[in-house]
Amino acid sequence: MIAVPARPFAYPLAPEGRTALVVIDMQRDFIEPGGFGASLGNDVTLLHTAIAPIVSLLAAWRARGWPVLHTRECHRPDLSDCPPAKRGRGEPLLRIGDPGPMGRLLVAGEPGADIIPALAPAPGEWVIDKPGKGMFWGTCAPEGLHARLQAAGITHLLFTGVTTEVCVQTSMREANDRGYTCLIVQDATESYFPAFKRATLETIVAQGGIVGWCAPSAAVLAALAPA
Ligand code: TIU
Repeated sequence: MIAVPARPFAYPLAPEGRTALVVIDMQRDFIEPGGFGASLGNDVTLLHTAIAPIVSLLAAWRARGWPVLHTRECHRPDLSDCPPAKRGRGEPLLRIGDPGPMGRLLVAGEPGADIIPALAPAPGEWVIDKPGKGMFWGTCAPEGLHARLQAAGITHLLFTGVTTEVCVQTSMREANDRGYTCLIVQDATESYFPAFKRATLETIVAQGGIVGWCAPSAAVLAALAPA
C-alpha cells in the first residue's frame, strides 16, 4: 500500500492497478454554458477549477496503466430510463430531453453529453453512462458495475468530477457501501455551491472517515513513485 497524507488519516492507496481513478460527469452539459447545469440556473464557471487537477491525475494513472473510469449522466433518446419525477423536477429553463444549443439536454449521443475535450477518455478507459446520480444505479447491464470492478480486481476508488454533493457524493457513498476504499480529491471536484462542497468534504471525513478519505491532488501525486 502507498500511504497518502489525507484526512482523517493516511489513505492506503492500493498499487498495481487496484485503485481506479473515477472522473464523474465532466460533461459539456455541466461545464459549458447552454447545458443542463446552466438550465438549472447555475454559474457553470464555478466548476472549471477542477479541470487542471483531473488532467494531472489522468496523466499519472495513464503513465502507470492503472484503470480510469469516466461517467456520463445521460439518458436514452426515448427517455425510457429517465423517471418522470426526475424530468419534471423544479423549474429549469430547459428540461432533460429538450433541445438546447448543445443538442438535447442529458441525452446520450448529443454534443452536450460528451466529456469536455480536455478530459476526453483515452482508448481502453471505461466510459459508463448512468441514468441516475450514482454510478452503480442502472449501469453496466447485465452484471452491473460492482461485478465488473470486482472482476478487474479493483478495490480502491479515487473520486473526482462534478458536482461534489450530487453525483460525486452519491457515487462515493454507493461505493463505500459496497466495500470499496474511497478517497475524494478535494481540488479535483467542484460544486455550483461552494458551501455545499465544503460541507460534503467535512461529512465524508467525519466520524473517522464514515464515507472515506479526502486529500488534495498534490498529496496523491507526491505519494506515487515515479512512473
Ligand atoms: N445539478 C447538480 O449539481 N448535479 C447534477 O445534476 N448532476 C451531477 O452532479 N453530475
